[in-house]
Amino acid sequence: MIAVLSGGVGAARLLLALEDVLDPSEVTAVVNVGDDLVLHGLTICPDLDTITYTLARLNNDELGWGLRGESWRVMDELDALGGQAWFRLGDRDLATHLYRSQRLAEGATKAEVAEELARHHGVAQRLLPVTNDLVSTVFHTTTGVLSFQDYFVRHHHSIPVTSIDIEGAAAARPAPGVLDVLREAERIVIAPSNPLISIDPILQIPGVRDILRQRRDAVIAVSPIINGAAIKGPADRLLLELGHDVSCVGVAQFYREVCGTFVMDVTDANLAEAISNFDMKVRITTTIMSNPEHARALAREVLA
Ligand code: FO1
Repeated sequence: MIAVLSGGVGAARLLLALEDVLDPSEVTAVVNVGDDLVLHGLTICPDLDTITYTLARLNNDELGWGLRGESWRVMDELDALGGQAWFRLGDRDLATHLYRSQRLAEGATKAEVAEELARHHGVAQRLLPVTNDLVSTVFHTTTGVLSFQDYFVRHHHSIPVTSIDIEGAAAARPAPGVLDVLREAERIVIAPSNPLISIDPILQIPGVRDILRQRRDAVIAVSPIINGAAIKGPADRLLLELGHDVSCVGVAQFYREVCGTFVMDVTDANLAEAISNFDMKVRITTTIMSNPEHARALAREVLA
């Protein structure tokens, strides 16, 4: 069994690619919940939903989130009313949030609902939110404290960040099964997700970092930074603003305590030596999953 520490899009693509080299039932994604929000009274879990939709072949590839073939009648109506329409919930996507919110109100956990949604969509991988408790990533910025989606969507991740807090993480309990999965997995893969806002909120849940530290030799991370730039999103910008090296070396340094093998892109081959100085094994391949062949090659590399 393979565990994959997962954010949204980058992780979803890797999980999809792993289907070519591994039976999906042997894969457990341990998923970030720091982006989750409550809006219109509905609980929305972007990373869990992006992974579910992607593995169900339903993801909207142009947007990177939400469902393909979506319509926006509810949002357009809400916008006309002067309601909060900046965070776009498509008409079909809304059903997911309505379902989740109702189940949570009935006493189900986030993990139970994630499993129900995955099963409904025929997803064979196990999708586990890292915790059922409320954990919120917040940004301290030059204009004040912003919630995750305020920073990310409303302000297009364009405001300088001075620090990041993963609120609630220290008191959160790992969801049932998370620590067992991490103890028992043959390999723990850190997906090419944003280290600071997708992976760190997983590592900060009590117990997770300790297990990875103990199992460092079984942990392999894929760099989300290629040639000094993020594949998607603000990872490069945040690394810079928070004083890290804006390269795969900065990412490797961030993971050095918990990760024994680092997968970097061929473009960055000249940085391999700097990474091996962190007592990490280095593997070099094409890490951009721009076509199915590259994605498959990357999947093979993380299992090699
Ligand atoms: N991202 C946007 O840039 N704009 C949106 O309006 C938006 C809505 C949205 C609705 C549901 C969902 O699951 C995700 C959504 N996202 C949207 C993506 C999300 O904000 C981020 O990409 C992730 O949280 C970062 O991983």
